[in-house]
Amino acid sequence: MRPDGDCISSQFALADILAGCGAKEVVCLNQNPLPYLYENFAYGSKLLNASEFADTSFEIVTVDCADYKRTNLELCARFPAPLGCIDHHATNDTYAQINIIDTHAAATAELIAGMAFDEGIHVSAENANRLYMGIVMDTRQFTTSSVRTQTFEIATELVKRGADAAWVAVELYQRERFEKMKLLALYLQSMTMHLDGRVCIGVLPADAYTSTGAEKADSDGLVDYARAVNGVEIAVLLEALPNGVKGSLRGKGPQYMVNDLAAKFGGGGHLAAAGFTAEGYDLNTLYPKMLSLIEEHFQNLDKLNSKI
Ligand SMILES: [Mn+2]
Repeated sequence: MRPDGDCISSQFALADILAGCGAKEVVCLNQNPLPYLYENFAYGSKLLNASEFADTSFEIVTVDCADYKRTNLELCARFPAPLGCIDHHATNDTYAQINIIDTHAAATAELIAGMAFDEGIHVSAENANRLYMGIVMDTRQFTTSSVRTQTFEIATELVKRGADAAWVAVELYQRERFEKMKLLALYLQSMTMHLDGRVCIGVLPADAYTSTGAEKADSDGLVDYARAVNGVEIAVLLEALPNGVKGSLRGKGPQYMVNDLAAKFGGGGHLAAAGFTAEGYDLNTLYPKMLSLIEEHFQNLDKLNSKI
C-alpha cells in the first residue's frame, strides 16, 4: 500500500537477488501504482496489482511491511501464510513463516544489502543503485536518528559495487513535479504554530489534489518542512480524506515517541516518524483532538524525563 522508496527498492532488489539465486519467476506486487519518482529503479521484474494476483504456485515474501494487511486484503485471503517477511519496523508482529526483522536497520534496503553481502551474493551496479536509494529515502539522506555506523558501511559497500550517489540524488531530489511544489505551497501556507512554538501543524484540505493537480504520493515528506522550523519538537500533517483524516507525525528525535500518538488513531511507525488514518473524523474534529493529545503527550514526556 502506497509504497515508499525503501519499499520499492527492497522489492526490486530482492526480486533481482532471488532471480540471481535461481528462483524460477519473481514478480513484485503492490496495490497502489508506482510513484513516478522511483520509476527508474523499478525494472527487471514485473510489477503487478496485488489485488488481482492469484497464482498460488507462488510464495509471498513481504518487504518493509509491518502489517500484512497493508499488502492487500484480497491477497492476504488468497495467501494466508506468507513465506517470508523482511522488515525494520518496530511494530512488525512477525506474521510470516520466516521473519527477518531488524528494528535497528535504518531501512529494509540496508537489511537486504547487508544480508546479500553476508551471504556473498552478487550485487549488480543496478541493484546497488536501488538499495542505496532505499537507504537514502528512509534516512532522509543520512540525517535520521536511525542512521548507524552499519548504514554508512553498507552504503560505502554499495557505492563500491557501482551505486552512483550523484545520479540517485538527481533522480530523487531534482525531478519534482511542479504540481507537488504547488501542494507544498498549500501545506506551507497552512502551517500554524502551537504550544509555545513546540508544535507545528499543517493541513491539506479535501480539494488539495484537484486544485493543484498533485498526486497522493506527493504529500510524502511535506511534514518535514514543519519539523524544519526552529523550536518545533513535533510536526504534523493532516490530510482530509473522503471518510477520515490521514495524519503524518514527526518528532525532532526518537525521544518524542510520536508512534504513541499515531497509535491513538490505530496507526504506528517509528519513534520519530509515524502515521495513521483516522476514520470518522474530519479536519475540524481531528485537529483540536490531535493538539490536546500532543499537549498531554508533552506532559507525560516531561514527567518521564523528570524521573530520569
Ligand atoms: Mn523502510
